[in-house]
Amino acid sequence: MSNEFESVQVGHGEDLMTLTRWVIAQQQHAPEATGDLTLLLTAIQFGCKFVASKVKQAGLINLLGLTGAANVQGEDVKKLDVLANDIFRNALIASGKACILVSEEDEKAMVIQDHGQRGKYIVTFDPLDGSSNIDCGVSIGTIFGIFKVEDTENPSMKDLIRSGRHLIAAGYCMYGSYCEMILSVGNGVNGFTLDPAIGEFIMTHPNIVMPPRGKIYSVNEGNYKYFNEASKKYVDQVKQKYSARYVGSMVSDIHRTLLYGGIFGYPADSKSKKGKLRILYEVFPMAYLIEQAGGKASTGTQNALDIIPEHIHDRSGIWLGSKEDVEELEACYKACA
Ligand code: P6P
Repeated sequence: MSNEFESVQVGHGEDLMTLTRWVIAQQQHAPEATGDLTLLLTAIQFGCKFVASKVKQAGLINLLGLTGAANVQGEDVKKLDVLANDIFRNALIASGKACILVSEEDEKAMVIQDHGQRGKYIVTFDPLDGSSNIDCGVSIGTIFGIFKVEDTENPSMKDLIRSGRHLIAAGYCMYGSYCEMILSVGNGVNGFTLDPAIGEFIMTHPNIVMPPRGKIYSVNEGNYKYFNEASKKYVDQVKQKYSARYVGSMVSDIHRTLLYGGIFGYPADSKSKKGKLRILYEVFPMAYLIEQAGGKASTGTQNALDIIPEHIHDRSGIWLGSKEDVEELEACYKACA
């Protein structure tokens, strides 16, 4: 080429990888890709941007506080819970790539009736997890998992009541001191920070890999009196060597565990006999992300992704984090069996 031109390539100078560009690049690398997942993730990205904006304004535009209603879980519903759920439901339906939606806020699974607007994906989501922390400004987040339906003409409960091994993508968006989307489509985990000035998620944490062991344990020790012997044995052991950190907002506690290492747990106990966290839209997505980042997720006796829920709001105990830390936890369960 004549010297009148400078030859440049990707990565030349300040090359900002946006979430949109990254998702499209994944599609281009997958020969069988149709672009449907790209459009579904674009809808999720929009929902996260919108919710991020409203969470920041909540204290200023009377979006804090309760609606006065309770959800299917019997939990007080915050105004932001309803807004977030509406935003994600509408964005996912409008994408034309969803077939079934399962939301923490809705009692029943939703099937897209209009076949012209129905896609091939199932999205399970907690639109705003940790909402008990909203009114005091503590970080909260959206959690989502993506599966494929077996037959878009005949969606059924069989598409939902199955193990987490059927996940094809999962992620969360944390609304904290900064807004970050953590996403995996099955080939590792990447983090994207929202630049509100331009409304783009920018890749800030490429290829997140968890350390094999951490220095932090995260569990609500207020429930210690309800713990089984194995959980008590592990907590008594780990507190001799690690620091304790517990936000009480799963997305925040997982985000710290993913980036710093260590272990998070919400075990089943005598008060919450099946645990508190919901399998389809909390346990599975987080277990998927942690495993994609080289960590481990377990009930104590079973790999979390091998659980088969009994219904769409079923719950399970969960421990997840650095592989060696979770293996130590499992050794306590084995010793107490
Ligand atoms: P506890 C928030 O309500 C949530 O669902 C998760 O985000 C969090 O990990 C857990 O419950 C905290 O529960 O009983 O410790 O307040």
